[in-house]
Amino acid sequence: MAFFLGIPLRLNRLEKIDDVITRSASRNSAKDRLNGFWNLFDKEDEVLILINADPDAIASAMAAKRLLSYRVKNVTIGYPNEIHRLNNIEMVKRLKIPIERLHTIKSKDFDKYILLDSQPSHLPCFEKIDFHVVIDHHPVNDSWDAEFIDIRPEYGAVSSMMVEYLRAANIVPSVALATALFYGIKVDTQDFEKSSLLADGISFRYLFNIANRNLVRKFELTDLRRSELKYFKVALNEVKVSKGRAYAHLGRVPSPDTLVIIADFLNHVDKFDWVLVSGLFNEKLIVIFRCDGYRKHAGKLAEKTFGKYGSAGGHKEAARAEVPLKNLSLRENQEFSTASLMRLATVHMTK
Ligand SMILES: [Mn+2]
Repeated sequence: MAFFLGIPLRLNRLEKIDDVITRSASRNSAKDRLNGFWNLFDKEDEVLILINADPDAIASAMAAKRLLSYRVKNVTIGYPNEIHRLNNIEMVKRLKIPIERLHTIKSKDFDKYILLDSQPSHLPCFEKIDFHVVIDHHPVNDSWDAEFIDIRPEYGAVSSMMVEYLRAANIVPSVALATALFYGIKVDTQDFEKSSLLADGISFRYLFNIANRNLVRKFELTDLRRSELKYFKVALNEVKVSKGRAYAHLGRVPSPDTLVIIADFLNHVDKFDWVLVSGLFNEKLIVIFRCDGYRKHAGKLAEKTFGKYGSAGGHKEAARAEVPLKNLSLRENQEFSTASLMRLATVHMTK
């Protein structure tokens, strides 16, 4: 039986501290946590690390694999989801990260299971597995158990936590690992615009000198498919401007993300106080709203304009509406155009 600071690890898994449910591991020092983690593994172990692949999870898996090198026989990183985001595909490709789709792996073939940046209750395919280690920063859900749990919901990224493990182990990350962790923290904290801890900042600063920031910039920039370029042409032809408001209807689009990219692009233009970009996807009209969010509320406008037809809402500066075409009048439905978008929105924009 593994012991953790003299306490048998199977005891009292999840405890509540100040309304944040956390795990006792999070109260211990980085060195104690590292030893608690290491104690679970031995030389003959075939280890499977599971992640829901996003930059923070991928980087954390690389770090865990590094922590276990020379300590176990073999480490495989598996993920169930298809990676759609081009930024993430670019990260995996450029850093040559060895990750495998879960359905190509026989998960029975392993001795030890690690779950990172997620919890067993998050996905049915995770729920089926008895994890030895769970390290995460999402709010804890206590319907599961593991031998070693380190959940710190107040952290901006699991990558920040993994840097602490690496530093406690005196392992200086390679450029590839540091770059992945740096990007993981950047994405999950949204460049530190989301709530995070000083600890995230310390890990980030530590990685700053090792990571290749030109690569990180390339990951961040890569969000366009070549096939999407033509929608810029459509948008530039369609865009109509009235009283500082830019409107463009793009017709059928391959994904709502295309509309987001075009709306964000038009939002770069000076004197456009509002940007509304719409398109058709899966028999729905999707409208993306952008504004500066200063004395304007995109979410409220989306709701006032489209709330009666379908789901609509969002933040001050960014919002979206998704309306089944059948809920719009037939006339609108058949020939929805930039002019229809203008007409619908103008009713609710008085100033
Ligand atoms: Mn995360």
